[in-house]
Amino acid sequence: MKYRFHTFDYLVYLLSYVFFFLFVADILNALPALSALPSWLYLVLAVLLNAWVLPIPGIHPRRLPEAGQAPEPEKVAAPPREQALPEPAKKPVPSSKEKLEKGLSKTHKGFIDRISSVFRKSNTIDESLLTELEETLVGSDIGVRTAYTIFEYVQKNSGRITSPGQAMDAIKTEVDAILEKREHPLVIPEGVKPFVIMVTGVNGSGKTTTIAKIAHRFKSEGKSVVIASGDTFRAAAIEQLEHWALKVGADFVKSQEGADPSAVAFDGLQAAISRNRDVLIIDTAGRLHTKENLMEELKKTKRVLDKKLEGAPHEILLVLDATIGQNAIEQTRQFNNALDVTGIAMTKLDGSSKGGVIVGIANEFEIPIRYIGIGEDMDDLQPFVAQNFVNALFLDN
Ligand SMILES: Nc1nc2c(ncn2[C@@H]2O[C@H](COP(=O)(O)OP(=O)(O)O)[C@@H](O)[C@H]2O)c(=O)[nH]1
Ligand SMILES: [Mg+2]
Repeated sequence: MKYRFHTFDYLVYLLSYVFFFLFVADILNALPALSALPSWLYLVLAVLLNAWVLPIPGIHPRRLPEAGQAPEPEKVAAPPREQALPEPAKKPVPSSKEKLEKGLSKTHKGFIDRISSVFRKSNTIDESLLTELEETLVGSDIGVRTAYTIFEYVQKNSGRITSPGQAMDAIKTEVDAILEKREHPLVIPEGVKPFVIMVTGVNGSGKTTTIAKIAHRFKSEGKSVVIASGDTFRAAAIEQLEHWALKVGADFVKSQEGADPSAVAFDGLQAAISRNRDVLIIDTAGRLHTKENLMEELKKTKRVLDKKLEGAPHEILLVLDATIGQNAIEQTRQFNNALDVTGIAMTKLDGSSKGGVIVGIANEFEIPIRYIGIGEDMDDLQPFVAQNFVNALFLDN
């Protein structure tokens, strides 16, 4: 409880200093009239009066507020709970399953809904329905080869299919079988340090953002990360990467615009080795003056890394933009021919209805799908888990 001073207390306080003044004056013999009393008496009076008003815990308050007096502000009773202002509702954090379902909702509409609408037209699986299914699959984003892989599976089993639900289940089973084969999460093997990841892909596919997201994942697992800016084609690309490196707490090996990308990769590897870091992630350009030029540059970077550290790069991650649909199949072919890609990250699934292309890529290439990007936030990169992906894609089917 706080003690409230009254005018009286201030007078006492003032008086204490008057006595102190008298004490000093007596010592100095400035006022001869005071010498009748011993000087220590003035000091004692000064101290006692001063102590009266000092709000020393346990001593003050000597005088509690009288009954009826306005209560101290902190004594005001807290309003009943129901009257208290409601706390701002915390936004529930969506689970990774919810994020995946939301992220794949456009592809669900663009791929799955189109197929299921074929089956909704008729309850019997006859020739004309199969023809329509064939056309729909070929017209989807999965590529002709994969369209026939799925179609033939349905055709083969059509004798046992008696309802649209069963037909969709058959397609789901086949899509799942295709994707399961490519589920190999990126795991850093024991004793490989630094683990070197070279990230490739065309301009705008999401390389830089994906590098930041992967670095963020590794950092949250307690690993140390170096990022090297091998996209020396544009100064803005270097700055963008530096910004992300800083944000996720990774070391950054910077380059100048126009610098030799393989030299930057080399510097990055040197830094990762000398600083004893766990992971090195190298960004690369997605565009050079010609495509041949780009592929040659990437091959050179790969060679330089291997020369410095045998086996490096341990991962050549191809970043593919889901919004380009079937073009991603051709991109995979080109990058894979030049570099022997060891993993794929498919980005922007959240912004695309053409994400079905991932099924085509999984069917045509024996390349593990490592990650999927379903948004622009740091947490919007998920390791690829076929079962989860298929369940989200076929939601309600
Ligand atoms: N919606 C969405 N946008 C993404 C995703 N991944 C990347 N992007 C965006 O795609 C754009 C290009 O990405 P960037 O990393 O600069 O591509 P880069 O040229 O290959 O390095 C940026 O605006 C990113 O925010 C994703 O998974 N979802
Ligand atoms: Mg970039």
